[in-house]
Amino acid sequence: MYTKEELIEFENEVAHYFNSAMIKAPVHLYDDNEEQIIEIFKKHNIQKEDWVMGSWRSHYQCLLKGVPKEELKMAILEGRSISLCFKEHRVFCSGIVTGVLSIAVGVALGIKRKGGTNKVYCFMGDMTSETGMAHECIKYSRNHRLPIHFIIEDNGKSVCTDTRATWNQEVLTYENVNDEYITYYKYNLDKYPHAGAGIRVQF
Ligand SMILES: Cc1ncc(C[n+]2csc(CCOP(=O)(O)OP(=O)(O)O)c2C)c(N)n1
Ligand SMILES: [Mg+2]
Repeated sequence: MYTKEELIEFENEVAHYFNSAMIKAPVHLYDDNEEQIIEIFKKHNIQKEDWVMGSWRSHYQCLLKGVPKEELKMAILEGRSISLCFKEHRVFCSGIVTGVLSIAVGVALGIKRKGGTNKVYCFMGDMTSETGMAHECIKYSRNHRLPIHFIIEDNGKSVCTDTRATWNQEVLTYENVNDEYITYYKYNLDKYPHAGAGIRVQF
């Protein structure tokens, strides 16, 4: 298990590579959510057999799931940060907003049908959680009691758009919902822009 400092060190390294024009594709960094994401992996005791699914912002999930640091770094340097997939480590991510959700539900359904004991952990941002696709996937998973847990990471925005202003909704649908199927947490993405690491890099 990584410490907060180790996660930040990895992210700083990626930011340095990006700002040095060594990565010729977008990177999406976190900042400020390290303690909360470590706690999720600890609390749920996420194991090798479990699946972790995420979005364009998924390097912390990869590290915490057990993807070796060097392997992850190489994938990011090769420009694959936006959709990191490591089948052998049971990590699957998609750069398409909501792209991963139905796949995560399908994998959970497969586990249930085969009588498996492992589980799917599916991460999504606040704007993703307000889409129709998220509502359907969460409803289906709850009603069919699938072995899946959704984690909603709320930084208040979708790129530069305020999620609450978009929907004219002060409290998001899953805000503060913490139960068998959902973990919701808030963090401030202040240090980095939505994509990149602060210095404009021409691909
Ligand atoms: C189908 C689709 N539409 C638009 C985009 C562009 N896009 C990439 S990330 C993103 C923001 C989504 O916001 P949120 O779910 O809150 O995630 P965050 O980036 O804040 O973690 C958008 C609109 C995309 N990747 N896919
Ligand atoms: Mg967001």
